[in-house]
Amino acid sequence: MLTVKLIATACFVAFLTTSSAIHSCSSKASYEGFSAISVIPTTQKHVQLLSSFLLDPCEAFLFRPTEIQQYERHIVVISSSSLPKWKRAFSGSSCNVITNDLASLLNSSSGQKKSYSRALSNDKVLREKAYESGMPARAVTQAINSSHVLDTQFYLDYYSLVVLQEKWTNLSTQFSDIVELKVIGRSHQDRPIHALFVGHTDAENPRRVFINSLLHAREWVTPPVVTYAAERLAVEAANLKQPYVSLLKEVQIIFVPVANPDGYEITATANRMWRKNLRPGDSCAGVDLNRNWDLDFKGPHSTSNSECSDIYTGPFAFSEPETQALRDLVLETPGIQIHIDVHSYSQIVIGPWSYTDEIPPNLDVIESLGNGITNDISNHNGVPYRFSLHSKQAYIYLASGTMSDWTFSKNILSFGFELRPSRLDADTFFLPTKEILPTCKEVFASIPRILRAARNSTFIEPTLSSTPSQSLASNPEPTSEEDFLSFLSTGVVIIICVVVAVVVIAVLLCVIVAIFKSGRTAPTSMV
Ligand code: 0X9
Ligand code: ZN
Repeated sequence: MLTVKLIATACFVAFLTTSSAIHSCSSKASYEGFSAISVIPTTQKHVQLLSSFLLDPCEAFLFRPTEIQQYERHIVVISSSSLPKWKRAFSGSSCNVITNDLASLLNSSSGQKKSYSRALSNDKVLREKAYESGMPARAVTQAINSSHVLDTQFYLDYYSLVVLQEKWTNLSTQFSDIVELKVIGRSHQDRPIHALFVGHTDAENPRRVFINSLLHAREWVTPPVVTYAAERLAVEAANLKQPYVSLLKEVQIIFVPVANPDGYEITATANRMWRKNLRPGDSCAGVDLNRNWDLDFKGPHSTSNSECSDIYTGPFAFSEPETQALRDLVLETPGIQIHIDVHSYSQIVIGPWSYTDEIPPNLDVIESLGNGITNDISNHNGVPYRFSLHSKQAYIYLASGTMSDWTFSKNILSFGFELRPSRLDADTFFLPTKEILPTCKEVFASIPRILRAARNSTFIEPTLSSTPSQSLASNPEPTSEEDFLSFLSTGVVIIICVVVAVVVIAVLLCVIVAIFKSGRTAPTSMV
């Protein structure tokens, strides 16, 4: 009986491996003939089956885990023809079909409009709203002249990169005294990476907050959330609303809403599930921009050396123009106190570290701000978020070479946000457009606290509590000046050792020859 079971398991493993081969990265681009299911492995056999599926270097999981844990839900992309087999294999445990026509689901929820020009100016929106509320025409005109209105309509849909860029440009012209738009770098395919600087910092000792999103191309809700925060701050300040006016006099906030512009374009045109950038590769394109940072680069957690993997680290730390642009912005901008890297999904706020469960320096500061932010977001709409700390209570896997760990190691208090939906909402494959605006608003609820924390920050000079595993261990090439120097000094030590060894051997040989000679001459002379 046991043998039969073993054979059955082996057959199914073989079947899964074959069906995963069907998932060649290119054939998945359209997802024609694919289904998405959500499964919970309740037995060791389930764990084994899913683990074998993990061997596929192309993404077969919506969230690619480092290992399969029993009772943890996974969303798996499978070929539709294998659906009955999956259902049989997981019968009796939780196996929900999210869709058996993934291609149509992706098309219908793509939502990106190729060209979108704002039909309504802010003034028109205000006018319409005011008329709707029964305000007399003169009062409406007066209101238009004296107040700025947030363009909430913009946050009811997902847009292409050009439309987002048009939005950022409009913000910088409409609120030119408080918003500045800059290009901080360019992607592999030469697309600009934009940053919006909101607020002033004439101070000698400037205080800044840095918020970026879309390191991962498919996390579509994040650019609107970050753009909304920039627009809302500009509008509140222009309307002379407190506490924004005072806070933005003391703290500047820098937003990079689309850190991975090439990847974003691909999700709109070819593969909605694309995660990485578009670095050209030998077998597959793309580097995971949240694995390319040099703290614990190529470390053991949720990373891969395979070009085709969705968690490919890249050849060396900061190999990508996108991570270089963000790194240089951080290094060249004084006074950044807080950094937030915005992702989706899971409804969690994540504190440092990402690569280890060791206690981070300044744990009390991290906990009090992290819990405060989490409560602000959760209380706004009653949609619960959780605060995740690997050293205490973690709600996500460990990850090496991440952006937020790198900024934390640069004395910046850093958090990762994973926005809606919750990871337990297996049937919510993509966030519906009607949830964009509520998500923008709930995240914005934490902004005043973040600005205050940056203004009052005493979070300086954290000392690393542990040494991350070194990238040289898995990459023999020197990857930075420091690595090169250590490489050089190792070489010098080896040369010295070789020279010493040669000298010692030569001396020994001389001694042996001398003994040998004297041994031969002595008897002769004695004779
Ligand atoms: O894997 C990632 O890069 C992030 N999750 S996502 O689903 N958006 O891809 C989380 C990375 C950082 N978080 C920690 N592990 N602490
Ligand atoms: Zn992400």
